[in-house]
Amino acid sequence: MQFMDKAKIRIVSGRGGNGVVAWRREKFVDKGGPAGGDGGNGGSVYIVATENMSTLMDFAYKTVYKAENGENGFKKSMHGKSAKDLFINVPVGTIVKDLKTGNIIADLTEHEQKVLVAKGGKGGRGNIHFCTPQNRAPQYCEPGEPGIERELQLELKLIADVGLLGFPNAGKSTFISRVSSAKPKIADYPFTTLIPNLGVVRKSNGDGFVIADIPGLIEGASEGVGLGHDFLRHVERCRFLLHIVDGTEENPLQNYKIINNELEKYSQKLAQLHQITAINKIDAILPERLEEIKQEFKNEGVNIYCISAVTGAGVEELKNELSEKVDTIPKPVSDIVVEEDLAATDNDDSYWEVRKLDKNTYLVDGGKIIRVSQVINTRNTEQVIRLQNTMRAMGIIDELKHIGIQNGDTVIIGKLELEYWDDEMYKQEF
Ligand SMILES: Nc1nc2c(ncn2[C@@H]2O[C@H](COP(=O)(O)OP(=O)(O)OP(=O)(O)O)[C@@H](O)[C@H]2O)c(=O)[nH]1
Ligand SMILES: [Mg+2]
Repeated sequence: MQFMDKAKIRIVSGRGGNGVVAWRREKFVDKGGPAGGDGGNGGSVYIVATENMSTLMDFAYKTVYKAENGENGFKKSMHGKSAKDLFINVPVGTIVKDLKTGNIIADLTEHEQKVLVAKGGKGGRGNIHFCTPQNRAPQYCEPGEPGIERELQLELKLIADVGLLGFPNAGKSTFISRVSSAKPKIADYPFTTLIPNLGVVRKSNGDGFVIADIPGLIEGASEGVGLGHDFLRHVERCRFLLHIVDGTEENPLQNYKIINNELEKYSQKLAQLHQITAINKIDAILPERLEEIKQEFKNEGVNIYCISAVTGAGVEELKNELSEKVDTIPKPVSDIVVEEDLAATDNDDSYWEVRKLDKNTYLVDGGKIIRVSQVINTRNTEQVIRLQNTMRAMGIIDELKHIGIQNGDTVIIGKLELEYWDDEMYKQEF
């Protein structure tokens, strides 16, 4: 199995549907009122943590996630359907970053914890909403809001209660396979474990706790020797560490010190976590030799458990100790700072710019103004004036004047080509 603990994705929330301009048309009713329905809301995008995933591998194949758009409104005051929200599943322990700002926007540490990362655009209102005593036949409707598009970085930091530590081949995977239901690969060569594994240990009272098995460390890991020490990231959130030492090696105490030295180089915080030490493979050690080892560790003030992950000797006692410590040692305080994520709900696209294309032609570009232009029927004077008023309110008319527009010039907005006409008479609001 492959393991992926970092991924980049692009997410897009749905556009809101446009409102419409429509009229009641009923027999015997002369000039029915406005009856243009609202557009539906676009789908929002959420990221949800689940215990049913353990890596970010899915994101190697699919990197773009798009929620559906809202439906446009209809005649007869019928509203367009809102789109369903999109939920993207990630493993528990996933940290979500905004790639543009680098801000951490979520740290999903609990099953089913979710975060909104892109709100769907609101549907535009149909002309039934714009009926006033002054204007009983509004020719105006709103376009739907745009969706939000952004790039996110997902980063997995496994969450376990106990982190396994030790040289390659020390028996870490053998231990986890004995005390939990995890079935990692075990072999008599170093670096068998290339990816972190989680195992759930059942306690006698039915509760469980989680152990993380990670690739072995060796001297120089901090300089990238072996598999490096990057995987230590996955035990950073553990309550404490279980250090497994191969007792059949020539110098177990020295090995123990080498690992702790590498740990310190990686992070002081990790080095200061409580550690339980177990000498493994006692089935293959002569009793006199084991006594020597015990004495050496004792001289250093290190308390040890003696086990054989293969025969099971001493394993139950160690397991009880782990259970007890899981209940008494709190999880380390997280140093992950989650920033307020305004971009997730910012559907505003009212930025614009204007350009003079030639002597008599001006181009207006932007998000909102183009959307407004798309719900305009150019044969309807009232709608065109409404557009012009919107441009005035947004400051676009002033800018056009500033760069020299004259009555009769052409203004291009999206697919529309309008003749510019600025007359005091048209400045009234509809
Ligand atoms: N005799 C004996 N052999 C053991 C014991 N525990 C593990 N082994 C053997 O040691 C070898 C390595 O075991 P693993 O569990 O794969 O070791 P690891 O620490 O996970 O190693 P990496 O994944 O390479 O870091 C295997 O051949 C195991 O069968 C034990 O208690 N006694
Ligand atoms: Mg292993």
